[in-house]
Amino acid sequence: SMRWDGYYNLSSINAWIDDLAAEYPKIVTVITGGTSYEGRSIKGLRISHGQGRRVIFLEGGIHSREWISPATVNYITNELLTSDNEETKFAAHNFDWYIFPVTNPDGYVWSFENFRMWRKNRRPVGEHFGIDLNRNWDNNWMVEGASSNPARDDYAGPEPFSEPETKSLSEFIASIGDRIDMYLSFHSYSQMLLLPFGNTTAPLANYHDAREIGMRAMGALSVKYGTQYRTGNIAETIYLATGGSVDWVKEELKVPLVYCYELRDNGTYGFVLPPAQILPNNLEVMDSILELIFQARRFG
Ligand code: 0X9
Ligand code: ZN
Repeated sequence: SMRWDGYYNLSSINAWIDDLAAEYPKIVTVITGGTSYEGRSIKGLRISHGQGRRVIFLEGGIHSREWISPATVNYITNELLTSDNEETKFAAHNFDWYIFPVTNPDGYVWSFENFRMWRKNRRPVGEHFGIDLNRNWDNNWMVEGASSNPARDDYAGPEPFSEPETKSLSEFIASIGDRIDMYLSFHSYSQMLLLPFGNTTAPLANYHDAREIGMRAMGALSVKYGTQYRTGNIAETIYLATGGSVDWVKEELKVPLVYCYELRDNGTYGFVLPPAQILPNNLEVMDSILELIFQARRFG
């Protein structure tokens, strides 16, 4: 089992996923979102207590230096399988959960083994390395807040879905797209809950409900430690940026509720969040997830 006082490397996370499938063979299925440029599996798991349930999708680690993202996703996974809390059990039993803690495995390994601040994947482009996998999705690709320069950290790639990671993961998501009720993408840092879209401050169709649900969830998040998150659309809350996963999921798959978490902190430690903050972060985010589900049911 996992502890929450340190960050886990890719092979530990993948071994843990296999352990869960062995421990809960009727409930947990190992799934793959494809294969990375360097040949690693984009490994995930499905938690399902029966047929015909709507889906909640968790996407972690698309930016490899944001280590708190996989740590959060792993914690949620563990809670869904082991918690005695009634709301958590409700969430586990009444949805099919599709969970990918590390959607950029090559970058994650590079961040652990070579360069802590690595963000992109590791595909070579000329003399440079890496495409920003959160600029490579096929929705308003290269329109705002993305670079055509492969030297840059926000390099969008030569064309939409040019990368094996985004191409195969998007195909996987699309294959279950009409079953997804809620899609959550986990990043760090800056303590925000972001709604699509990244190209415009114009609100999406259900913006007011989605924002209200999100704000109530961030209220729940603040209860344990007073941690404050801002809620709003990407373009007005963080910056203009297109080609991200959540815009594609919202626009192309019409998923009702789509959010991007920017987890702790506000810049004191930034991407290098101290291990002592993993558990408090995980606890408060878990509270917000349960509130998202509760509020989503109220708003229908
Ligand atoms: O720039 C990003 O990709 C995200 N911020 S981060 O510091 N984690 O890199 C913001 C993503 C907002 N989402 C979209 N633009 N779709
Ligand atoms: Zn990020």
